[in-house]
Amino acid sequence: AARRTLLLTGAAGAVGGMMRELLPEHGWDLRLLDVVPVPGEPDAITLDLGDPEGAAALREAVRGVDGVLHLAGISLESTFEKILRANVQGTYHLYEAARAEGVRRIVFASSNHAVGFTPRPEPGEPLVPADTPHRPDTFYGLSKCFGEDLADLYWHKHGVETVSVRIGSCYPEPTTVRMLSLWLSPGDAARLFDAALTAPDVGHTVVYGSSANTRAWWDLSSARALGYAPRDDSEPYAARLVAEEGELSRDDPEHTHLGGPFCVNPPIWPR
Ligand code: NAI
Ligand code: 15L
Repeated sequence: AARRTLLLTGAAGAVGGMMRELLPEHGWDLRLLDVVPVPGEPDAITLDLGDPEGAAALREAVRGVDGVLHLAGISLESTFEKILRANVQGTYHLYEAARAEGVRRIVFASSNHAVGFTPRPEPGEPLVPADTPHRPDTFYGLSKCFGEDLADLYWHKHGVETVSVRIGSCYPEPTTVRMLSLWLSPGDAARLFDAALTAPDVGHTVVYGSSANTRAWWDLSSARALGYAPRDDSEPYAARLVAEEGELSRDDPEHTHLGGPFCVNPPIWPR
C-alpha cells in the first residue's frame, strides 16, 4: 500500500518517542510537532499549540496530511491555567487548522482520567463501557472531556472525523498493580492508533486504549470494531507486582476508581 503522511503532535514526549519508532512500520511517514525541539529531528516543527499567533504555522503543519495523531498536551495534573492553554486552547487550535485545511481524520489522545471517577470493577463485575458518562478526576481529565466533546462538534458540524482513545497506561512495561488493568503496550498502541487512523467511517468514536489484559476494567469492543487486534497482556508481570504491592483494595481511596491516584486530593503521581 502507498505510504501516508501523519502529523504527530507531542512528538518529543514519551508516547511520541515510541510512536516515532513504531508507526513507520505501519506505513506512516511522520511530520513531527512539539513545543520543544524533538531530539535528533531537525525537521520537526517547534510550535506551541496554545499560542493563537501560531495559526498560520499550524495550518501549514496540517496541510496535506492523511491524518493527525494528537498526543501534545500536559499529560498530568497541573494548574487550571496551564491546562487551559495547552490542552483546551491547543486542541481547539489544532481542530480549527484541520477543518480549514480539510484534514479528514484525527486520533485524539484522551485518557482514562476523563472517566476517572468511574468505580473500578472487581473481577467478574461488568466492564466499563465506552459510553459511560464523563467523570473527570482532575483538571487534566476535564480537558480530555473537552477534547472528546470538541471532536464530537467538529464531526457533526464540519465532517472532521475523530477516534478519541482513552489511553490507560502506555509504557514499555506496567509498573504498578493498577497498570496491570490499564496497560497499553507500545506495540499495541501503534496497532490501535493505526487502526483508528485507517478504519472507514468512524464519525466520532470513543474507544479505550489498552492491551488484551487479563485484569481489564473496560470494554475494548469499540476499539476492536475499528480492526484493533491487541497482542499483549500484562499478566506475565502480575506475580512480581502483586508480590511487591499486594492486590488492590477497595478500601484504599487510590484504588477505588479507574483514575486511581488521580482521584485523591492532591493527586498523587508518579507512584
Ligand atoms: P508527555 O508529557 O511525555 O508528552 C506530551 C508532549 O506534548 C510533550 O513532548 C510536550 O512538550 C508536548 N506539549 C505540551 N504542551 C504542548 C503545546 N502547548 N504545544 C505543543 N506541544 C505540547 O506525555 P505522554 O505520556 O507521551 O502522553 C501523550 C498523550 O497521551 C498526552 O496527551 C497524554 O495526556 C495522553 N495520555 C498518555 C497516557 C500514558 O500512559 N502515557 C495515558 C493517557 C493519556
Ligand atoms: C494519564 O493520563 C497520564 O498521561 C499518564 O502519565 C499515566 O499517569 C496514565 O494516565 C495512568 O493513569 O496511568
